[in-house]
Amino acid sequence: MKKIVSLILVVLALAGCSNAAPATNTGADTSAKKVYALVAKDVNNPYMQKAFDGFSEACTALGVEALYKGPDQATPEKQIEIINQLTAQNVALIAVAANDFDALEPALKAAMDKGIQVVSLDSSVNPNSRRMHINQADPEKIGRVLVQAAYEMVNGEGGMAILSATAQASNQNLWIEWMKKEIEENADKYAKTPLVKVVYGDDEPTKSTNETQALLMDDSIKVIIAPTTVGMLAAGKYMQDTASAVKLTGLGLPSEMAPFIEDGTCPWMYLWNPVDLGYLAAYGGDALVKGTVTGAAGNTFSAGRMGEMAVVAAADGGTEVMLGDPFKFEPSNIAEWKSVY
Ligand code: RAM
Repeated sequence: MKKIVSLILVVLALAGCSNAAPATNTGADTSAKKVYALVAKDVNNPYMQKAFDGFSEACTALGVEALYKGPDQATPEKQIEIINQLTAQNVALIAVAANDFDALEPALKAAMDKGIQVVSLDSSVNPNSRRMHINQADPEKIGRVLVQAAYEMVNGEGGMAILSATAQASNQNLWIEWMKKEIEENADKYAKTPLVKVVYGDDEPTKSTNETQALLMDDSIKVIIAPTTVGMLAAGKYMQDTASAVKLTGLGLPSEMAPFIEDGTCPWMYLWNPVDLGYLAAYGGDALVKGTVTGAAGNTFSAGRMGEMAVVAAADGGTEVMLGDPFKFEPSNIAEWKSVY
């Protein structure tokens, strides 16, 4: 017994004398790093990959490990499985671009009960399922500006159609609601540009192409609004290949859409910086993990190169952090942006 006690004392004394950094400060020890996970709508979606680029950049700056997860089709079922796995793995943060507003609630609540922080980004989950949402831009502005653009492109005459992502996507559905409101509230203006059809390409290139083809068979449709980067690219390609006279606008990645803006298939379109969106989600999530914010309106946190950001009340009763305004891409600036994102 005496021997053991003295051995312990020697070990303690040695540890006390050592100049080694405390365990929490060993930057080289990756096993001790916290894990922040981004769950994409669909891992193959280039927009989601760009969001992860920003998320990962922020995680490196924050000294945590970034994990990219998601289904290979934009469905909520697979996202639930992934969230359950991440919860079992005890990650510190789950940031999710949701394929359904409500369906992830039990899985995300279980994660939060375990002390895991949860934010949604891009496509929100309901307020019970998150601490806060990281929103790309005001949904009202997005919805209204797209319909106004379509109206201008057909000089106020010709049917409009919407090629959306999945039917359950909360972001697209909210934008479509605002598109419809813009038309309803300005019935006289839009009298000759009715919304003829809303179709869903499910953010799959093939389905989006087929839906575009079907829309173009309806002669009353003169402009397609695609509020999805995947839908826009598919529509742009199909419309270019068939030399369609129908116009295209929506939310597209400049890197993908440059050829269609340059040749006039898409006179102009909008988006925000998806890299910054992912970056902001990591910093917002990190502020929750560190306890500098709780996700309540009025909280502020420092978001690295983006500066000070504020948590505000969201229209759905929860809270959110807003990235900024949608940006217009057109022939005069597309060359400058196509190499950026
Ligand atoms: C697609 C996705 C995403 C949306 C963008 C504009 O990549 O549906 O959720 O925000 O388009």
